Amino acid sequence: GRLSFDTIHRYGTVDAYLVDLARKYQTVSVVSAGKSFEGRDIKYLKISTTNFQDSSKPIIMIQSLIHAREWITLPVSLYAIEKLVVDITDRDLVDKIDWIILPITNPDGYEFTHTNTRFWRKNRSTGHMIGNVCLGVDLNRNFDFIWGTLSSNSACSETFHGSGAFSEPESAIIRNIVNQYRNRLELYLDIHSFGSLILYGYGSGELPPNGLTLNVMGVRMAQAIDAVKWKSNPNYRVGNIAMVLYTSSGGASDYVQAVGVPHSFTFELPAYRNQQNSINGFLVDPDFIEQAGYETWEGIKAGARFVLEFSRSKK
Ligand code: 0X9
Ligand code: CA
Ligand code: ZN
Repeated sequence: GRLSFDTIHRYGTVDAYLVDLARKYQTVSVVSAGKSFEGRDIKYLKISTTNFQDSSKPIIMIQSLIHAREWITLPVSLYAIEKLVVDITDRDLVDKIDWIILPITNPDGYEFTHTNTRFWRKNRSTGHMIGNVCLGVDLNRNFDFIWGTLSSNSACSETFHGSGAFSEPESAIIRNIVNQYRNRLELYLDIHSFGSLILYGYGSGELPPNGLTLNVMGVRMAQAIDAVKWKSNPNYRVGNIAMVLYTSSGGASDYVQAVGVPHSFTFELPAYRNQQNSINGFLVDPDFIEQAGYETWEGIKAGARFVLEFSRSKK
């Protein structure tokens, strides 16, 4: 039940690993949430000492690889799994929280980055093509949060929003998971790269009512990462999506915040140095894979501790 942190593993390897962990560990189960456009299973792990039966426990959900080329986000999820299942250092976080971890949100796009086009971002849906060109939807513009207003209507665009909110199976699957657990979901983290940012809603620039709390929580996570970060990387910046980055609609973390999950963030991991010695933050130097997992886990733990302090669920 271990995956190395010296390479970025393919879909099939990760899939087999999730199944194997669920078989070996009583605290782990694997769920097939549905199929991608090309028919790959989208699987998530449930990690719980009480089989998700204790409704007083908060749930934390972590997802990665909604954008296919953002490879470094995958080992960040796998590292969290490792620390929650195989090599447990923070027992209370395992006992008091139920975890949902979805490592490969966009499996078709992800496999395409290995077999064909390294910098592919979108899914591989052929349902909205113009003539016979331009396929794929930016899944992070396809959620039902002011859908279609601050995103591209062109199938050729890297930020094409699809034909309607949840036109894509991959985003509909995330919606279904979130809605199934939303009464207990306290923290949702959508892991992207790159930019060293911790972002909260909304992509329109409007702030959720608890915007100040989100800022405090974001700063705590950022400080926890900065304390152990790779030294030549910048500190994390924390803020509203539209103010720190740019405006957008249809974002996953915005949708999750809007349906009532109190703490929803988009992480942009750092651009670690890469072997090409270029500034292309999507390329991954194997030397930094474990570091990315390790330092981001510090941020996740800080978020989890914040949840335990301020959670809606009362013990
Ligand atoms: O543009 C995006 O989708 C994300 N940045 S990335 O460079 N990884 O593509 C940021 C999205 C944050 N926006 C919302 N969640 N609305
Ligand atoms: Ca099991
Ligand atoms: Zn992204």
